Amino acid sequence: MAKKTLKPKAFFITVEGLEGCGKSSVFNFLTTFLKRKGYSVKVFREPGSTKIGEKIRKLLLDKKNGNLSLHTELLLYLAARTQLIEEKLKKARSFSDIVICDRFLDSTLAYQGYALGLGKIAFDSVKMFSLGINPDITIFLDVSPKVGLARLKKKDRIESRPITFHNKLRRGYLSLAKKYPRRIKVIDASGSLEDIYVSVERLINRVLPR
Ligand code: Z5A
Repeated sequence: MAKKTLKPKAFFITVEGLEGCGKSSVFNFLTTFLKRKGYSVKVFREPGSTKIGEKIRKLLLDKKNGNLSLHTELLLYLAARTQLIEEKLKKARSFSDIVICDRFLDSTLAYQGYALGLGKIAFDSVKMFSLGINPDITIFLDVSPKVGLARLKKKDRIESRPITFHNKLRRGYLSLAKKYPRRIKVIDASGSLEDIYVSVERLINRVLPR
């Protein structure tokens, strides 16, 4: 297939969702789908994708770190993000057609802002430390916590939180989708992965700039 191009600045897609929503599978599907269409695609995940970010990720997900304070947790996610933006993401936006990130700023708004109750502090700091980088499109894979958590085989520090946390998280994401309807697209993730792929493919074909 002929090489397509969206340059000079890569189209920036983020994928978000609750635990067990199928995010990792959708992310891989999306990457392959876009490459097959002929785009150059750069992929990242949050927290992580840099040496420093991966170290921060280990700290954040380690079950032994149960006493991590809420503000420390927020600052660690922001630290991993600024490292990614400054070290890799800005560059990737200049050299690729499409950049995809597995979680980005909406995770901080939903997890730290809504579900963990940091509210305005999370919103203000996310704005400040996204360094002017905003996704063009965010795919929110929506599934009820009951269905999502039942799909998991083992749980990390965050996934082990009580169901009330996961319910707040979902409400948080849905509020964000209501607030930013042009950017955040909600996809029903309660069905089979094949059904979710079809919805994602349709959405991407609709929103990609021509
Ligand atoms: N976090 C935060 O709090 N604040 C922030 O600012 C940021 C992140 C950036 C990152 O950990 C954690 O950090 C994350 C949010 C928080 N919370 N947790 N936990 P992570 O990267 O390890 O976790 P994750 O982002 O949730 O992704 P994951 O664990 O890699 O996978 P997943 O995307 O949740 O998994 P999944 O694809 O949904 O699949 C889970 C299982 O379910 C798997 O066996 C699948 O085959 C199965 N599955 C999924 N969908 C289906 C369907 N539709 N049918 C049947 N089976 C399915």
